[in-house]
Amino acid sequence: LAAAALLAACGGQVGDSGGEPVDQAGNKDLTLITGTQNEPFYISLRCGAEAAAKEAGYELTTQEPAKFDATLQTEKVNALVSDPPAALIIAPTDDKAMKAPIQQVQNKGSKIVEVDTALADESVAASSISSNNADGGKLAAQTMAELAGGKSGSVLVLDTIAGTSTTNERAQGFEEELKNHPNLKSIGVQFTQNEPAEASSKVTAALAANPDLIGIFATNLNTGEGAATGLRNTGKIGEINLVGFDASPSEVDGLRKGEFQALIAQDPAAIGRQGVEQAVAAIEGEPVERKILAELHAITQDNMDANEQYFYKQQC
Ligand code: T6T
Repeated sequence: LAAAALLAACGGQVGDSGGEPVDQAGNKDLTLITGTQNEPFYISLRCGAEAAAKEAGYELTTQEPAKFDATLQTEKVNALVSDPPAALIIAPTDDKAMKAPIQQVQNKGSKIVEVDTALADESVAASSISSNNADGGKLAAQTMAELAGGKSGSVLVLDTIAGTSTTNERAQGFEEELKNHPNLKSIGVQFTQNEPAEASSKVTAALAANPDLIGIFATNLNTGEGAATGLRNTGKIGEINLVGFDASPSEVDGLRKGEFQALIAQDPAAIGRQGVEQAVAAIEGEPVERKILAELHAITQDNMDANEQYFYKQQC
């Protein structure tokens, strides 16, 4: 076991394809690996997962990489090879790079369930639970068009990192739908490495290069919070329509203050709850749903007080 743990810590390579499956009979351990720590989206997701695990009589352990980074997440996954859980419930931070590490755990007999993000290869996980991200992007573009009210101008899309299935799909869905609104022209999708500071500087640069900029779509909470900072720094709050994704406390506060004109909120607690439910079904040999789509809600200043249940939590 010590050798396996050492190998796992070193990346689990050297011909280790997971070795022999471990007898999983009676194993009630579930592991949740989120995208990163201290983030309201994943905190809300974990709260939903914990409640469902308790209800089902399973023990849930959560592992969180310090940053949204496939190398850091791989270390967390590799560490499971020596003591595999009955199921690994994971938000893969890269749709390709996370496949091999996840398969090593699967080779030990763990069931695999994806929450939020997913691998490009759909044959690995038993079940995937996420928002309909392409639809979310489309909804954001429709909201942006409504806010523009027929006015012409260009629009910036802030994505996170190439290979993040969710935000990449949101950006694509937005760009597709924008074609139906010829008064709005996209200046293209820009990646921010999921860093608010980078999102902020992309906004400053886009404003300088595009005097006709009238809107920004931020595909997640980090790009949204960074975009709001960029608009604040340039004195453009309220002049540029900012449509964000997610509903972190900071974004909700920004919506109330008029920094954001709309937020597309996900339901992370439901994603976490259903992730555990599908994992338990897979372990117990019950029917499993390959793909479950969670609800999205467009929130504006006008309807925000009636939608508080969709605001993300900072603790359970
Ligand atoms: O938007 C969520 C999540 O859905 C996405 O996959 C990554 O970013 C968030 O965690 C928000 O920061």
